Amino acid sequence: MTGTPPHQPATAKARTDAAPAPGLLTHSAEVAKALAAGRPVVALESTIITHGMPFPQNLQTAQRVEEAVRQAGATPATIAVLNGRLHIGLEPDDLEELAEARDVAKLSRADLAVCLARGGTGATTVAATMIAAARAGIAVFATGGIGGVHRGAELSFDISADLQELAQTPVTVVAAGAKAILDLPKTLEVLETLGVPVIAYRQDDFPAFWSRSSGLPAPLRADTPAEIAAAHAMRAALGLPGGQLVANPIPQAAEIAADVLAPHISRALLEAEARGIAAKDVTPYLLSRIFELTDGASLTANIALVLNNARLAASIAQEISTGTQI
Ligand code: PSU
Ligand code: MN
Repeated sequence: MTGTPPHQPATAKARTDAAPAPGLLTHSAEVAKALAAGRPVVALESTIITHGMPFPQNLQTAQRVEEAVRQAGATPATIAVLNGRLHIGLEPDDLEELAEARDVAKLSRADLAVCLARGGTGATTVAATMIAAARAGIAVFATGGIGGVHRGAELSFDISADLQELAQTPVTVVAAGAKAILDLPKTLEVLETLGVPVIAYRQDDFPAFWSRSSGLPAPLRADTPAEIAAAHAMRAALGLPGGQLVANPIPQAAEIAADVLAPHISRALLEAEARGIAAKDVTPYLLSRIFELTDGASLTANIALVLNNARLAASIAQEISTGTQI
């Protein structure tokens, strides 16, 4: 893998509260230029590439998502750890290598520093991508779905570190809600407890990833990227730590009805339990089983919603970079 020399854009410090440690980050050429010029940048995670989709669709999707961000007027920064370097934006060869690699580590908040210190390689989850984005001065991040409270969490205590991260790291995350493999009412409750604004985009219901509605009302709603950008800036002005979760429903044409998915989800959950799948392996296992059980239909929908989120994130990033400061 190639590594571009460490580079700290002059504007990075002004754009975030975190003072980047010199040499910690490796920017791709296009991200370095965009940050230095104060142009809008959208962070993208890499666990969706290594653990969320099979090869080669994972690579094609990652490339299409980057292109969608560019088409929408922002610069994509796919984030990953390669040989002990925290990459903010991947060069095309590195993206390809990561997408083809097997047994890549899945890095959340707990794993990031250990992996970097050991000179390791790993893909970043929503939580770890938020940490990296904030350090790089990137305010907006697009993904598919966030981690959340798993069903049965009252016994397993399995609650994704993504939720805590949203409470403490100032990045606006655009996702299609959370998957119905999770306990969505509990996920919303925990987000409320943690003080995370959950903002549905142009509808009242909280979306459920493959379906436009979870049947649960979203706590907040926004109808324009400008409103979301203004709320992001207002949190900073108030000195509130933490980010925002923008829940952008899957496009209507790509939606899979909740009742079509429900039996597949139940089956995948039962199988995970029977096989003793636990901790970090739960989410990737469920995703790949549902992909198999739906004959790939879940993946087609997944790709459509990530592209949709990338476009909205680019618009929000543009509003944040040009918006009036509060
Ligand atoms: N949900 C999805 N697709 C994904 C993930 C979650 O619909 O790819 C990935 C994301 O990287 C997310 C992580 O941050 O799984 C959550 O894992 P865990 O539940 O182990 O925290
Ligand atoms: Mn977990």
